[in-house]
Amino acid sequence: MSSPTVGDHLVARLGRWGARRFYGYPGDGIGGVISAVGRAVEKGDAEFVQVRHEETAGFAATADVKYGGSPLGVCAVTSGPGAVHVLNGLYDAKLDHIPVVALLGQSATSALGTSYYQELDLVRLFGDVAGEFVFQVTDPSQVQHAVDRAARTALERRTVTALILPSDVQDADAVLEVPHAHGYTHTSAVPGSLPGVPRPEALQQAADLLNAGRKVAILAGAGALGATAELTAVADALGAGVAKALLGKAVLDDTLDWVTGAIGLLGTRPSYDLMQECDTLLMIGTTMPYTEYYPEPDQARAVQIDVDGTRCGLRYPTEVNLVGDARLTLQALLPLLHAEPDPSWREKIARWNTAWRAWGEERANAAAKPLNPELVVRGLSQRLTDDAMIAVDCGTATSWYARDLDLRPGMLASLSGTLLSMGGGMPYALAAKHAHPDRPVLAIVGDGAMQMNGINELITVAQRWRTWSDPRFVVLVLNNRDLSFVAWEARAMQGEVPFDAAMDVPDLPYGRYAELLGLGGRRLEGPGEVDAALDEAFAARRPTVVDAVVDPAVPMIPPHVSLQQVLGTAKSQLRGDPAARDIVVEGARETIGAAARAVVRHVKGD
Ligand SMILES: Cc1ncc(C[n+]2csc(CCOP(=O)(O)OP(=O)(O)O)c2C)c(N)n1
Ligand SMILES: [Mg+2]
Repeated sequence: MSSPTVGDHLVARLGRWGARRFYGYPGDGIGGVISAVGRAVEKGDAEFVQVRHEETAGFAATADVKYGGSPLGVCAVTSGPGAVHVLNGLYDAKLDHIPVVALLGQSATSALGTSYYQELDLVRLFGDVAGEFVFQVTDPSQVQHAVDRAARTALERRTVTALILPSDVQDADAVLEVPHAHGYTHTSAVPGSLPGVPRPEALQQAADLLNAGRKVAILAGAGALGATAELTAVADALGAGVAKALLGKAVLDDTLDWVTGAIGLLGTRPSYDLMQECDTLLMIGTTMPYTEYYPEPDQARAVQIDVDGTRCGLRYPTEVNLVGDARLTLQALLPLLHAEPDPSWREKIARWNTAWRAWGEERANAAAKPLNPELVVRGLSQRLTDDAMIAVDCGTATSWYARDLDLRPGMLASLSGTLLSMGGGMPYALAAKHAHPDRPVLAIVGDGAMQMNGINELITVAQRWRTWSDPRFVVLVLNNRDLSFVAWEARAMQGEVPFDAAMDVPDLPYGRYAELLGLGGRRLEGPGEVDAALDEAFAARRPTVVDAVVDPAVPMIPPHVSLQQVLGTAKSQLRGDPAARDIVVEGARETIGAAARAVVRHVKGD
């Protein structure tokens, strides 16, 4: 057998860190690594997932970790254009604090510095996204310490690191053992110990503060995932209500009467009220950015739990910061909690939830042309099994997901949470399926995002689904022929009439496109068809695209409607925005549309 190359060494060493699934796309700049991955695949030591675009490789490497597949995401792409393409997916990892190592091809060392084809200054280009560690390997003896440092830094700092690999170096003979001599470093592929618990004094201080609260609110984010039991116990001990940041939505059952669901611009009214009325705030694993949805700065005394101390006190002035693992910290906190909660606080929260749920039903059942998207998304809740995985794109889908979809612990759900990039939905669903081929996945994707990259990644689904033990892969396309999310932003925030040439999305028969690929497909055009279409999609023995023709005029309403936003919508109505005139309000009391119409009537003197 020929001696191992640098590429083989790199792949084997990454395997020591648990990174065995490579999402990528070949090119001569990364050829030596791709060939090495191929040899590892043959031996059963690695898996290669070829996607349709390098951006997908970045998103999928990120999502694989988020769905609990790999401990460390890896993507491998070629020099120049491949490296540029992958950037967006890597920024998704960086902003959501997910460990990913990017393997980037580069021109051969002999050509470097000559403005060679596909030669970009990758050290500089990746200096931001992989700022914690970006390194160009120029000698085989560097491989071991370069991989170990890239992996360790990505894991410990929960971020992106990058290895730049000139093509000739990838094929050079590996140096598996470096001499014990000056200038050489021996490193380990052993991860650090996991984060622990804060000091006892800090825990006591936090407990004293929380015990003194009368109306305790908890805000749980991605860091709380995996701590369902501990979070429930602490919330019960404090008689607290819990709101969830988008990335933490799966931590608690949305139907519990002390859980107010999502928070923020896309969140629920009860979450807004919870924050408005609380006197004490416990934040767990979150830096939810919509600061106007937190309590007033001097309203609540606050404690924050986070694995990263630099994120404590970032959004709200805290009195005690507990730096540690959320689950262990909550466990340690529990015996110190001796509050005697006033039941009236949770009773009030339950009343808010009841009213919100009733309004949700009204909104979803309001007439629409031809179909109300909230009705379709609400129809999903009862069909999702406890092992379901959900991937959501950026658009109105995010809003309906946040408000209308009931999740339960055990389900896995994620999205591009901080970068909020369009085009995350399909790559996330693909990664979820590679992480857990035995579980069903649902992707909720707008038509704009579907045309951005989703229909291309359907080809990847068609290529790979037969290898999955559970073939269910349901793609719900919210086909509103519009970039509706930004159209609503333009109406509500700027008072602008959306500019058709910028906002219109060409109509496309997504179901028929799926059928062309050998997948299931179905167009859904009226409320009477929702149940049958969803039942069919979840029962199908192959991936299925449900092309839901939904109304772009169903408004996305912030949980509290500010006068400025109402006036904005009113202004766009007065300027003759046909979609705004069509806003669906039947039965809904508190929509932007309804409020805006009232303002319009007032302004017109009707
Ligand atoms: C890569 C990227 N480009 C642009 C945006 C801005 N943006 C956010 S939502 C949205 C509209 C999404 O349209 P679509 O996928 O059709 O979903 P809809 O809102 O219509 O349901 C746009 C353009 C973004 N978040 N990401
Ligand atoms: Mg759309």
